[in-house]
Amino acid sequence: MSEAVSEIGLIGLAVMGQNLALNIADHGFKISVYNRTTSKMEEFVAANPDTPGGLVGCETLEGFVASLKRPRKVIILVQAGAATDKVIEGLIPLMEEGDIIIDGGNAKWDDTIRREKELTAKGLRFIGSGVSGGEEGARFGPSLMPGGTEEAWQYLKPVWEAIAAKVDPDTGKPLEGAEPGKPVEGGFSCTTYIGPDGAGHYVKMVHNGIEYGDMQMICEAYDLMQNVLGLTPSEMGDIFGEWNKGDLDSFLIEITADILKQADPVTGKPFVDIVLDTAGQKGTGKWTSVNALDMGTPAPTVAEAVFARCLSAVKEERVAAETILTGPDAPEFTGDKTEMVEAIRQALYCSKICSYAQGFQLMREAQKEYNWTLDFGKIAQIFRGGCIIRAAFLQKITEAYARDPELANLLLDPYFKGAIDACQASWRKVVALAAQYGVSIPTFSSALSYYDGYRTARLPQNLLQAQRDYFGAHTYERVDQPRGQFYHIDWPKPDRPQIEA
Ligand code: 2AM
Repeated sequence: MSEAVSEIGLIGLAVMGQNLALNIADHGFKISVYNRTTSKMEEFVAANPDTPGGLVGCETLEGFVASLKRPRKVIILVQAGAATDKVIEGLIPLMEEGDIIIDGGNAKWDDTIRREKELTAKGLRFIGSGVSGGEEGARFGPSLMPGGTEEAWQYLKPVWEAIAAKVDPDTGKPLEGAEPGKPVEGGFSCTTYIGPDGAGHYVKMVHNGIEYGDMQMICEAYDLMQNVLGLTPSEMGDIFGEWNKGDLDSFLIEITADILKQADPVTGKPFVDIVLDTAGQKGTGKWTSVNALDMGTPAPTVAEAVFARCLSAVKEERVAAETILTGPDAPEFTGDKTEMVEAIRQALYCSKICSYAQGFQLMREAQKEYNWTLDFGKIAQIFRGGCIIRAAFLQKITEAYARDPELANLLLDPYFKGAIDACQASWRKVVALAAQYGVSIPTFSSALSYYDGYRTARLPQNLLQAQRDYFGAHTYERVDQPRGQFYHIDWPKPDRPQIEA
């Protein structure tokens, strides 16, 4: 194959690669595909002979590159890290100035910054694009977060806009296909140029961190309803189904309702009851939390969601500890269960607002750190369709940034302030109830502490700074002097001034 026939090419035919390639071909783009293991490519091409655009199977990397129209656009969907570098290394000698490499994997944003720099120096153009939505999203409409060389975006844009999830431009509601599996046309496409070098992969990482928070919050609501109120999975399935009709309308609430209604195919018992309580993770939540620590930006709710998975993983220790460590003697719940369910819903909503406030703060800080100019309203909008955190709520974030693009924190927006004003009494009641009953609610309670800390003009860190000055001469600023002037007391002297009793 030496004739340049394809609009675009894709390397890496694992599940995500196959689905994305079919989505691209469905939209009329001829796409060349290559996989390290040739048999996988052959099976894939043979299984999909009639796509509108057409698949061009390539056995060699040379043939693959030669089959692409210029400037060549090559999407890489292999494992993040060393495999991605290896594939790029193989491509470099085969590509020409101006050609474009697009990494659609879950790359760490600083790897994307490095790769963009290296490829730019070689005359190639690089885009690191977040792809969210799992298999289903990749196949029928993901949320796409491209960052990198801006002029390269113009070449990728027609393809990315065609294949991304579509939402109603006014309401932000996801548009469903006329027929299942048929591409959706029209509407706002859930992709936008995010910013230079690693900006796209950074935003994808924060998306995943927020996803960790959302999932853990839902689990805490489930835990309270199960272990304090004594509700059954099926009853909770109905409740989540109801919640999905209101402020919490989202993909994750919807699938939770489905899961809680699901029977185990083997035993017929509620499916959730037979699933072992140990969660895995691939690292993007951890990256988000580590980055928050590195930048000194509070994102405690995301971090708690990561730690909750870590705690879940030490199953054997927890099983042993349950026989040794005691909790409160919680009485049977005798209050109004319907009222408490509503309080839990409100606590979940408030916690979610705080978690998103933290995620958007993180992006705000990162844009200073990395010299990006991020459009937070647009980012919330492209999360509306295709991705795992898609939710009606994101429209409120878009609206908040439309009201004030410089908004310091989502909590300060009138809509979110109003929501928390209306719901915080319930939120506090739920957090107190969990403490009384000994139910672990790391995200609900950390979000509340974040909220209370953020709205407190004078925190107790006056005492902390005094401690630092005492043992380490770290100095302190004074309330009665301008900021930026530092003082120190010569502490250890026995005759230091004492407060009169
Ligand atoms: P494979 O089918 O030959 O294993 C996800 O693992 C995808 O990344 C697969 O398509 C896999 O190809 C590909 N992949 C993993 N490591 C690779 C490498 N070093 N070079 C090329 N492709 C690789």
